[in-house]
Amino acid sequence: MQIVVLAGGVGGSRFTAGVRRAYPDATITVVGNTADDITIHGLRVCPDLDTLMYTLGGGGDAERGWGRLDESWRAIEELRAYGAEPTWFGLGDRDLGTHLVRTELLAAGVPLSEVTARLCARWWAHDPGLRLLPMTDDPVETYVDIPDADAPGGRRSVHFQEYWVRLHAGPEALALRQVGIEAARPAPGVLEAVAAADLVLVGPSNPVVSIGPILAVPGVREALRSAPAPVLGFSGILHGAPVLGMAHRLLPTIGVAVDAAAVGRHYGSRRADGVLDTWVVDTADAGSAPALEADGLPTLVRDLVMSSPDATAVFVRSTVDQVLA
Ligand code: GDP
Ligand code: FO1
Ligand code: CA
Repeated sequence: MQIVVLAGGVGGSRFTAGVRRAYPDATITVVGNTADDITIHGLRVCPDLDTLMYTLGGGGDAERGWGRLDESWRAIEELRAYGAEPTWFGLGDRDLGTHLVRTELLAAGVPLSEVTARLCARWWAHDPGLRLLPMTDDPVETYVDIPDADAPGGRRSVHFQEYWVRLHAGPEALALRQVGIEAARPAPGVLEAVAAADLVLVGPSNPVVSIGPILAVPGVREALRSAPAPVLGFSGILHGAPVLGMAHRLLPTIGVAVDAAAVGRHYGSRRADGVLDTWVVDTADAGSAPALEADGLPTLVRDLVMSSPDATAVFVRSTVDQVLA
């Protein structure tokens, strides 16, 4: 069985771990978001790819949700001692190894998808049926416009990581931009994986800055809409709030209400001009299912709390069984 999963970082990792648990013999291609990526102190950092790689490879720090297990912070202490900003982005010593290797390979002309495959050869050697593809090999970065009375037009743009990590998504997000998305091409293998899939799963990742950029890569939406496989999406918004993170700060910016039904409508049904065959909402949002169904988006209701890979596997398998039945 060939499965494609669209994923961001923390939520995407939890979800993918459950998919693997549900289908241990399947070939799983994870298409990871790269619009979080940032070049910092000369190094190319790919947070969502690294979170997926570390977490599914057993090297991630489960408590932090990102970065490496058994991490130390000696190098960044030196940066701080020099006053070498930015130091608000926590680069751990072990994590730096990944960024050094990636940056060297990219500088040598190796495309991000090949770089990712080489890094995953270390981390995913135990699971040959798992493959991580960046959504694109081309540079894409999310920028956020925030209010600034002293800046021209009363607003300024900050990189998504500064907005998220340094500013804790505090300021209003006046606008979001995926810089470079128009020129981005799906990474080698992405369109082929979607076309060949028996199942396409849109993870409960942040609809704005994780799933949104993947769908915005020219050609990806069309690939999903013409995929022979069923396309199922899972809500990360439960009872009007994201289970974690700050998606509620970003959904209003794109005009989407912070609720499961609104996100489902945002992705849309393949019967109309959307990408989903089925939308899955949590039991807390069961009330929204009839209206979604009536509007042409088949909707299932499950307990969507990913408290463990087994819990995730339960709702993944039971929704897929119902759709494939
Ligand atoms: P990031 O890239 O590290 O920010 O992580 P993702 O974008 O992949 O995932 C963050 C999203 O996952 C948030 O919007 C959460 O609402 C969602 N999420 C996290 N935990 C759960 C869970 O247990 N169940 C569901 N349904 N969604 C979750
Ligand atoms: N998230 C934080 O909240 N604080 C950090 O200092 C931080 C550093 C960091 C370094 C490498 C990396 O791959 C991820 C890192 N993250 C950090 C997480 C990252 O900002 C988020 O996982 C996503 O980009 C949000 O979608
Ligand atoms: Ca992310």
